Amino acid sequence: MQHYYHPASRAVTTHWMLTELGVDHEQIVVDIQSGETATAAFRAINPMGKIPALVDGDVVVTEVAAICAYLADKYPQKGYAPPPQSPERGRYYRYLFFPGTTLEPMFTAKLLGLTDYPVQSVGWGDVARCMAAVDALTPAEDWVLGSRFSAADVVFGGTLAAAVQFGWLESPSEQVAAYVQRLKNRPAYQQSHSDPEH
Ligand SMILES: N[C@@H](CCC(=O)N[C@@H](CS)C(=O)NCC(=O)O)C(=O)O
Repeated sequence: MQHYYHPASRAVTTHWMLTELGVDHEQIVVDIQSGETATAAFRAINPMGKIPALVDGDVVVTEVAAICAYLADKYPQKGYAPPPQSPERGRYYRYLFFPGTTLEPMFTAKLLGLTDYPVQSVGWGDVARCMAAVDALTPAEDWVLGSRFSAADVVFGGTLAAAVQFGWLESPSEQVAAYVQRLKNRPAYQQSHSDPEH
């Protein structure tokens, strides 16, 4: 299994997932700055020219959430995903999809200083709604599925941890700060985020 990665990128989150699972993989460092994501060879893997990308035999998976979900399902015995038919799967999907479809575009709009847009049409609504949703969705204790840590924590929590680290979330609530700290206490988080370039 090949994981296309750079320590100063979102691929740190998929590396975290691989580390949680203890999965052997080949780490292929892609230099984003020098245009390695624009080569024909890399675009054949991901036409978006983005990392992370995971190649598992004939299977190519891109997008952070998709890679984390794929890995959790590939190793069900590790317990990072609720069983496919279980009711918990609904909550699990919600946390997997929310960061990429809603939170990330909101952070981008916020960083760009965009304010003049149709809030009822754009998927992220506005900053206030997103922040209220983050506060409502962040678990007060343990993890998003209760005592079971899952890929949903890697994706949702990974986005929150990055948002706090890079100042996109200036004043996280106590609950968000405590959840991020619980994530950071995990050995796999520390191992996967230890590269000085991160
Ligand atoms: N929606 C993508 C975003 C991936 C992304 O934007 N990756 C950045 C690094 S954090 C990248 O590869 N940039 C290189 C480029 O655009 O050439 C995901 O969730 O994986």
